[in-house]
Amino acid sequence: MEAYNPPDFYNIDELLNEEQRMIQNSVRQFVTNEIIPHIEDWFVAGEFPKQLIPQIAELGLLGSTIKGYGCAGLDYTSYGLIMQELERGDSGLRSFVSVQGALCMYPIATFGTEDQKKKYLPKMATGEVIGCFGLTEPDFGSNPAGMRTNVKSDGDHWVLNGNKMWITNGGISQLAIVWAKSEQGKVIGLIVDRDLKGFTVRDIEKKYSLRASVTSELIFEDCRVPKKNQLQVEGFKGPFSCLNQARYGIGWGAIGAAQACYTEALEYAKHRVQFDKPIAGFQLVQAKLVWMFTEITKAQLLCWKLGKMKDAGKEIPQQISMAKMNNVSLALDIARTARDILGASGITHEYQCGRHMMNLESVNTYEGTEDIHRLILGEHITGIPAYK
Ligand code: TGC
Ligand code: FAD
Repeated sequence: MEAYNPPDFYNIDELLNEEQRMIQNSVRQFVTNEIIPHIEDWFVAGEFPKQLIPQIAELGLLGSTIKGYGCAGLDYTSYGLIMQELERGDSGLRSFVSVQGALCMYPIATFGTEDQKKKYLPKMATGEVIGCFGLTEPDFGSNPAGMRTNVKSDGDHWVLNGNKMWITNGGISQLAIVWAKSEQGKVIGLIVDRDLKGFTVRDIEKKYSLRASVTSELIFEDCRVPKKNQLQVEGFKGPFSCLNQARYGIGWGAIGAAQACYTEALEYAKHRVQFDKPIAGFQLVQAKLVWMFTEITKAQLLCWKLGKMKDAGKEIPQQISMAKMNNVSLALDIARTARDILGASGITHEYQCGRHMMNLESVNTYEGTEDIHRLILGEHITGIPAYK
């Protein structure tokens, strides 16, 4: 396969250190060699490529910012670059890595007991144990505060009841991080092993988006979870801290999908002849390409600076919201514009922009919809919450 050279107009590459560049290149090669040649087939078949989990783990991509417990202990710029390269391949692949690392390993590393960390993290780093994260419910998406999933205390167990909906990795997971309300109305987090009685999973079929990713419903019926599996955090800062991690990665990831679509549209436009010249020679097509190129450059700069702030521990969640909102929204618009430039060809699986476009519809919705992030920022600048 030909080497992939994404747009980097403001030379972000120059700002990276040797290690970051090496990590980016190894993930880029993995995506070029192992993902790009097969992804359209997996997407059409509605299959997540489970067979690649050992390779993904071998590259150190699972829980890559965690120090110790068999994890790579990378900085946040490296983590962002990993997400960007993976999502160049497919948002479903990036989702798999996001959920495992940011939504499952991160809460265990941050809020887990030493026993929990030792038991779960090394096996999650090698991909022997896959996790999923249950916050959303059928009736509570943007407003998880209304959740009905609940626990009742019974000796040294919690008895868990409720449903979690739209859960990435559900059907391929060996554990779920589940957020539930206690009898006192406090939110707690549990590590729920997949083999517990009363825990069933139903995969959601017939999706038109994220088809190379598993999305499931988790059902808990009097599921007895040992209290030693409880995370040491109470209240919504538990799940929301995990979302900060995942949203950060998505901000970077969206750039990868946007770069893939832009590159495809540019190449196509240079070769597609209409009215006796390449369509890249028409002003209207150039305006579209220049808009894409400019938005990608702005998104890269946003993420590069956010990565620096995150490494220094100086970022605030609202800055992450801006990156998630802006970058996913522009990536979706870029994918749609690329599809337009490709004309009818853009609706086939011979090209990737249609697949990215469908995927990005989900990415724009999950981890807080575009409008929820707009409201988070609205509250930040005005001091007035406008959710209700
Ligand atoms: P609010 O009253 O504002 O806060 C409740 C408590 O949480 C704290 N908090 C945060 N802590 C850390 N990070 C953040 N970003 C935080 N935001 C809030 C806050 O300080 C407070 O703490 P305390 O100690 O005072 O109790 O909460 P609210 O209920 O009013 O929330 C407002 C809103 C709308 C922003 C929130 O509900 C929200 O973000 N909704 C969106 C839901 C969402 O993003 N769900 C994602 C589900 S997971 C998923 O989609 C995975 S996709 C996976 C893949 O990549 O495939
Ligand atoms: P709703 O909350 O019903 O929103 C519908 C529309 O109303 C949106 O446009 C929204 O912006 C708008 N809206 C809602 N409230 C307001 C308001 N106050 N003001 C203005 N507009 C508003 N969840 C998990 O917990 N774990 C996962 O692993 C996971 N993976 C997912 C994978 C996929 C493929 C998808 C599609 C979703 C996944 N989710 C997951 C769920 C995701 O987080 C929710 O879909 C998301 O939070 C939105 O919730 P909802 O779909 O119920 O939409």
